[in-house]
Amino acid sequence: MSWSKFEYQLQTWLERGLDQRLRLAVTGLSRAGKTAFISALVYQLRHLNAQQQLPLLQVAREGRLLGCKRTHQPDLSIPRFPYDQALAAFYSQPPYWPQPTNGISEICLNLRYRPQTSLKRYLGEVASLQLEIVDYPGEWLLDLPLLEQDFITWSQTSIDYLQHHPQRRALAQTWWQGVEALDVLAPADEHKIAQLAALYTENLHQSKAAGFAWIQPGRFIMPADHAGAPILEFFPLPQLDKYSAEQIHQAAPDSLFALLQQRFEYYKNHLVRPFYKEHFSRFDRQIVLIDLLQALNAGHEKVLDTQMTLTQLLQSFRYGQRDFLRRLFAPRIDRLLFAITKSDHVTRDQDPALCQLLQNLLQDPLQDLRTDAVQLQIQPLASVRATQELILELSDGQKTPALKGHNLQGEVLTFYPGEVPKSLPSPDFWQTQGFEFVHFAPPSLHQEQALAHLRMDEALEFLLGDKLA
Ligand SMILES: Nc1nc2c(ncn2[C@@H]2O[C@H](COP(=O)(O)OP(=O)(O)O)[C@@H](O)[C@H]2O)c(=O)[nH]1
Ligand SMILES: [Mg+2]
Repeated sequence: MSWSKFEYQLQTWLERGLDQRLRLAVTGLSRAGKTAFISALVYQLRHLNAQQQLPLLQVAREGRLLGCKRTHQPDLSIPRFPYDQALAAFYSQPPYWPQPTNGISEICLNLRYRPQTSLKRYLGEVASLQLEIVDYPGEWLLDLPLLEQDFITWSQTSIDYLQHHPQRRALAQTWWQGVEALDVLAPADEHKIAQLAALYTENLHQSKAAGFAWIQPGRFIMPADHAGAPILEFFPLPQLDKYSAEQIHQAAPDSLFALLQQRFEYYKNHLVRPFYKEHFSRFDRQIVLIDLLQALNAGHEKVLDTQMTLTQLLQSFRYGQRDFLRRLFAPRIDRLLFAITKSDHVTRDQDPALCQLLQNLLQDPLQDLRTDAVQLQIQPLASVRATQELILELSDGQKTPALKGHNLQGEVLTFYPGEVPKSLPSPDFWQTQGFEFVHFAPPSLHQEQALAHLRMDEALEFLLGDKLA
């Protein structure tokens, strides 16, 4: 190669270094705050100049962030993240929280900035970062263990879970009775299966509404565009242990057992595995949103359930040690942020307790993750701050921090929301006292007023800061 050609190639290669891409994945169990977070992230980056709202994001603080444009997403098959709808919701009168979604979506931004590192500066005055933000349900990660299970094992595990959770078992009663009455070796009745699958799905929705986090199969409540398809029509069999291994082994292809087994395998091969291969494997950075306050409101059993569920969810990030995961895809996530969302539900003095509670609940899985190559951060944040903090003077002259905001009925509340425990309280704490963290309506804003947040800039600095240096 001639010298000038070499120089030319080097130049293009280096320029490409100036135009970087980053795929940022945002997940969390449903209602954890993904939609609010992504809307706020896009909003804050796009409305940078007018309000100095991101002091902890270095590139913004130093005035080096020159612009943020929305761009076309490269992946045309992924639905677009409903940013405009979310903003319209926040700026309507009265404001409301954006509609829940049930699948994956994406939004892309192009960030132009003045580089600071000498190499990038040598190459040009202005560099850009193509930021692709992907929103996907945390429930989908709960399906990871299915890939290592066959239908019989999964059935037993699911039934075991129900038997150890009386409230869940009670919610599943109608479905359970319907299934138990069936002969698993007899020819399957499609119509009956559809009916029982609908009951099973309904029971998962009710469990979620009752505050349980453990939902499996995850797509049953977060189906994206598969709602109503036979791929989501299967369920575990509580009566399997009544049959010998041989009987099961010889089940006819048209039997209930064989049909459910076939759908279970189809679900794994057509939904679970492709998600890891086509999406998860392409994420560079990940933020996991966690709503701890909701779990505390729901009670001791629900906190334990959330703990178990999050532990399970974190397994997907343990590819440092799990060959099985590395065989499934080539992982590349190098930074993982755990954000405790909706921190505007409590006063700022409670931030350390929020972090400690999460650290205590997830001690083991976090310890495991720390030994992997991935960099971790844990922090509270509020994507859209719905409360103001003030100091109340009590009748005895003492001062206490308090919150002021509107509840979902639109009434103004001013009160002290209480303390966050640093570790899991004992069950009787809920019998005597419990928690009641209130839901707030979004703040009422004029068109020119900015959306406020808490510690979003800290999150952005961890997730993007090094790419904007
Ligand atoms: N006060 C407050 N509430 C929030 C915040 N983020 C989310 N929420 C509440 O949590 C609900 C679920 O949030 P959403 O973003 O839709 O969760 P997703 O299901 O994970 O996308 C919203 O409807 C709000 O009630 C926040 O930053 N502050
Ligand atoms: Mg959402």
